[in-house]
Amino acid sequence: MKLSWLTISAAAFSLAASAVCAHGLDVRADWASGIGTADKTGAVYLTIANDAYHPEYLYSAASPVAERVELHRTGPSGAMTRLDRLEIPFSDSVDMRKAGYHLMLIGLKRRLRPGERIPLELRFSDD
Ligand SMILES: [Cu+2]
Repeated sequence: MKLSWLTISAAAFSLAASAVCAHGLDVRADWASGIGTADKTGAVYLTIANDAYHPEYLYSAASPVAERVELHRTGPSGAMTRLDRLEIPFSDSVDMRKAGYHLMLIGLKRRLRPGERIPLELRFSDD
């Protein structure tokens, strides 16, 4: 099992904030929300491309602006379920926003400002 950590920054309310490449993965932070929401939650949407010849899995994420970050899927009814991991098929990419996934920021420690960049640490493995 190969574990790798990527650190990227996602900009609140902005598009195509940053990109990081490692281990055949290309991660783009598309969008983050959660500016001053009353329930102290937010969402980050990534596009992850996998150029390797094997699938990669996103297992977890962390950010200093939130108490924890969970991987969620939004179902047809709008209900969210927590996932253990997200598969990025080989030679393919996942657009989390289009595919109904997001990284949920839970317990935001402060208000996020529009355009602000927030650090995100992502943990991937190839099995
Ligand atoms: Cu969620």
